[in-house]
Amino acid sequence: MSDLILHHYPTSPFAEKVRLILGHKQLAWKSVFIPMIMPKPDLTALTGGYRKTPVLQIGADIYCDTALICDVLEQLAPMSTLYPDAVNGAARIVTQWADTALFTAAMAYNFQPAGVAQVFAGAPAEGVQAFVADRTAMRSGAARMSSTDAAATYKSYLRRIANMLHGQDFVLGAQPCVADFAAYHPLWFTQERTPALAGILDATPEVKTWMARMKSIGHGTPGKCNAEEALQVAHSSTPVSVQGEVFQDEHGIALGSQVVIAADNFGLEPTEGELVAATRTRYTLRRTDDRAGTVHVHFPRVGFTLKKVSP
Ligand SMILES: N[C@@H](CCC(=O)N[C@@H](CS)C(=O)NCC(=O)O)C(=O)O
Repeated sequence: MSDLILHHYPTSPFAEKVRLILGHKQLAWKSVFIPMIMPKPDLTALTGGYRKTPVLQIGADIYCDTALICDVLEQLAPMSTLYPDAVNGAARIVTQWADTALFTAAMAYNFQPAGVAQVFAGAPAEGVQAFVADRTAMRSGAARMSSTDAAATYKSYLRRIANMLHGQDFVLGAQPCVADFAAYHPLWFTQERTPALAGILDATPEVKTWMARMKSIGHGTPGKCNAEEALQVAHSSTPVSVQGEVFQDEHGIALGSQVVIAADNFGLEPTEGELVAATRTRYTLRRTDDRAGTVHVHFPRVGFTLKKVSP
């Protein structure tokens, strides 16, 4: 199998979710740092437009969104499962809540002025302005939660996580599952990136003890790689065949159609390509790029829209 290449940057919470899962599953992986804001020409050469962080590359297969990346890693390395049978549905539901509601509240809290000062300490003012403009554009005009509303919401959410940890080491049992990694990453940002604001965690000591457990999982040992090498890997690889994948048609769009796929909220940059697979849980687009060659770009169904390109 080709190397696992994670396209990410150190301060990305969603990337931290995946880095820890790679550590949990003791997988070897290669690390490519991408910019925090647009433009990201090396990344979008692979994805065709999707710009969020992180993205997983395996040869000429490009996996977007951590929900799908978790499924792919589970398939590759089923040991230390992310989805214990007894709690599979609950784990996915808690994960979806953590990646949306918890993440939104925590990041609105983290990005109040004292947090911004820590995150951007030493950065030039233009860099901060460019970041704020990029994220404002990603929200397509939607207002960010005020930091006071965010603080109240975040505190309630922390109490709920503490309640889940009552009498057990992880949120749904004795071992970490996908929900632990999802609930951890926004809190990790508070603790590690905006420590001036981390006092909010003090009211829930169970959460702090669990965070220490999660942190100790580590990231395994990432190898170095750069964007050019990653593009070369894609160019010289052939995407895994999707022949035989069961087609589930919900949209009246036939395989072979030219389509666009985009996230259904926050960061709507679309990817266009030929729909070559649409299973129960994911879409696959085939596209060709001068630098990346022919790649398959994969998206989860949940959280993404599929539309036919009008001829
Ligand atoms: N649903 C996505 C969310 C990813 C996401 O929002 N990541 C943030 C970084 S933590 C992002 O993309 N920010 C803008 C960027 O990096 O360009 C996933 O699970 O991968």
